[in-house]
Amino acid sequence: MYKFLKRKSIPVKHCLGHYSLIISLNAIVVRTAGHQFMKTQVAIIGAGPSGLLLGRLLELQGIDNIIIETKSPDYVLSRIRAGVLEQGTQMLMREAQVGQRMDSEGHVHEGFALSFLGRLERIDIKALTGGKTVMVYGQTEVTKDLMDARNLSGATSFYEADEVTLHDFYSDKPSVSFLSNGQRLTVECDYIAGCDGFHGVARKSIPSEAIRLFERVYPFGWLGILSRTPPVSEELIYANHERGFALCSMRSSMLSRYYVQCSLDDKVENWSDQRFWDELRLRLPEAAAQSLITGPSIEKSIAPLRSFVAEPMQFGQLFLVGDAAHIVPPTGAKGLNLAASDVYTLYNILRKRYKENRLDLLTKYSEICLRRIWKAERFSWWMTSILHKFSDDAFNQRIQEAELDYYTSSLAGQTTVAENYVGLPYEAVE
Ligand code: RFL
Ligand code: PHB
Repeated sequence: MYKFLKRKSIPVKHCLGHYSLIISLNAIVVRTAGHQFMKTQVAIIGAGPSGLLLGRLLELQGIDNIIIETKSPDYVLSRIRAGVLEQGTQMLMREAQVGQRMDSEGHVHEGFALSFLGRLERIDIKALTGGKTVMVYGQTEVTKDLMDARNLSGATSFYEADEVTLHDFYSDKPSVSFLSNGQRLTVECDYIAGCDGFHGVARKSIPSEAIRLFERVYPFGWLGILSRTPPVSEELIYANHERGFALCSMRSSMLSRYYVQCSLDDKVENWSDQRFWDELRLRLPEAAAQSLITGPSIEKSIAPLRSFVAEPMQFGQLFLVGDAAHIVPPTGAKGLNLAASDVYTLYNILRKRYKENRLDLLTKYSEICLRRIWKAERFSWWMTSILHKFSDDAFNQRIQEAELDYYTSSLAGQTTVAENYVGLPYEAVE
């Protein structure tokens, strides 16, 4: 699958699916008996939304970077995940010059609904936040737009890399080594961005005494399906019900995404489409249940729910970004958006480091990111705790209903929900 360009001995990986990999001419390759060394400014581990967005923004500033990813592009694109983009995430997509499809095909949402006790209460996020909205545009599409742009620009990426290993990130000569199609490669760099998700190698490479982990694992999961059916409602519905949580979301006017809370040991095989639709209907208010249009699922998966934060997020020349550093339960729609705000911070720090020689900003990364992360962790934990069934305890159910009643009937309550949902402001890097 790899071929070598005669010119400058630059390796070029040809077409992976419809994604070809072209090497940027800034990357210098030195070959010594079966081992190749390349140089770049920023080595990015992981081609999820964090890695691709960071790579793209840096590339537009002329900051050379190489992305190293363990999976294939098609595999990365097959993961169905987030659907709701905050305004900050949209702004970054536009800054990365990949916002055109999002702006034409994404759907602006001015509100969403909370349902409980058979009631449906709208949170008018636009009116409550002075005009802010969110965009429904799938993570798959975000990733595809970023991959396409990178592919066109000729920036370097290695997919299906094995044995990705970080070296010497506490020194000023960090590097990342990996096997690419059987060939050993080492990328020497100034900085490493660990954008490799919760299960990645970057966080695991940090000595345990240098990192503190905070975690809460929830005693349930989300069973999600995607179906080519019109969404039950124009806006998202988050439902609290005695039988458990349900969420009605969408990707477009003919593509729906629904979730129901399930037990942690549940299996997708236990859930026929019919069982899923029946359970979803039971958890929705009457009018929504009656107008629900069902159809065959085209994807069905179970995701566990977790809150997790690693502190700090910088270790010498290594920066953790996105899910590599923190996880939120999806109830607040914050995971991808938090990844984007980390990218914003790191991108601006690196831009000022290279363009203005602002070395002092590098050590500010963790503190700037963590202030926003903990607030999003709090909101996601809170949304999870008021909407899910934690036990058969009827007292707990009544407290949740009272809390939902209070928050949806008080203007102050609605405002706090709305301003967290649209996304708290980004902190300036200066
Ligand atoms: P990702 O997307 O996990 O990407 C990490 C990439 O790193 C690769 N990798 C490695 N590469 C090299 N070497 C290694 N050793 C590696 N190990 C792993 C992986 O293959 C992968 O390609 O992390 P990133 O980029 O930080 O992005 C984070 C988001 O994906 C995540 O936070 C969101 O999907 C969370 N999330 C949601 N976020 C939102 O903002 N709004 C939502 O509406 C929303 N809904 C959701 C969600 C997550 C869900 N699941 C499945 C957990 C709904 C669900 C159901
Ligand atoms: C989704 O559409 O997948 C989605 C939307 C909102 C959430 C979580 C997931 O809070």
